[in-house]
Amino acid sequence: MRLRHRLLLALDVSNVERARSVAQAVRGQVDGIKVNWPLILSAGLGIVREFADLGYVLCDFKVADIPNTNRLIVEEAVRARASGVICHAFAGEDSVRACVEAAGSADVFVVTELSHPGGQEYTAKFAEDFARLAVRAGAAGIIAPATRPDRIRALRGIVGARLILAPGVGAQGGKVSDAIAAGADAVIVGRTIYEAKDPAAAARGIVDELRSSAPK
Ligand code: O7M
Repeated sequence: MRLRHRLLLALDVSNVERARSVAQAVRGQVDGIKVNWPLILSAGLGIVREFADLGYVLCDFKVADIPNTNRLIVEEAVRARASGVICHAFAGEDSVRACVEAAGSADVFVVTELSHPGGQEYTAKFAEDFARLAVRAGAAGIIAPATRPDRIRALRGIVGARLILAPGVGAQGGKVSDAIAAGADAVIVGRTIYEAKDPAAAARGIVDELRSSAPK
């Protein structure tokens, strides 16, 4: 993944036309588009193929099954020209390894601690283990919460040079500058961009904030 702006768009828009229009509007401001179930379930996997023409598409399928099923899911994502796939770690190391193997040259990112309050109930307790597992399994990086920069800092100590992508800024209350100062390589932003009247201007604002944020 090439991070020029350090911003990924979380395109959680179910309306396909709206999704296309937001994607086109922000394409010069983001390093990639993360697609999740709301869009895939309404538009189909073909939308991944379509957005792949615009650049990096990260399939946020939060894959969390037995190794064979994980492999089949990731193979479909890669066949649709995804550049990256997100999986959960709680299914175990063999399941994550199956994702990494099936991804081939595509990236796999592993969720550690979820950014919402409920993320502290269970995922936080295992976040360090999940990060270590991600490294051992050969993942490209991890997902860590911008809502808790101290946790990004702790997880950076485990993953070394692997990428940390941080969702949770804006609508969830996290700050871009805090996430970057704590060691995130990039932020993942959804509602602040796609719910804005002018998504391109909103994305530009975040890119400006990223430029003035201290790198790790
Ligand atoms: O900026 P938002 O809050 O509208 O969107 C954030 C996106 O990041 C949304 O697509 C979530 O599914 C995703 N996300 C989190 O918000 N928190 C997490 O802990 C993890 C993710 C994520 O991307 O996981 C891969």
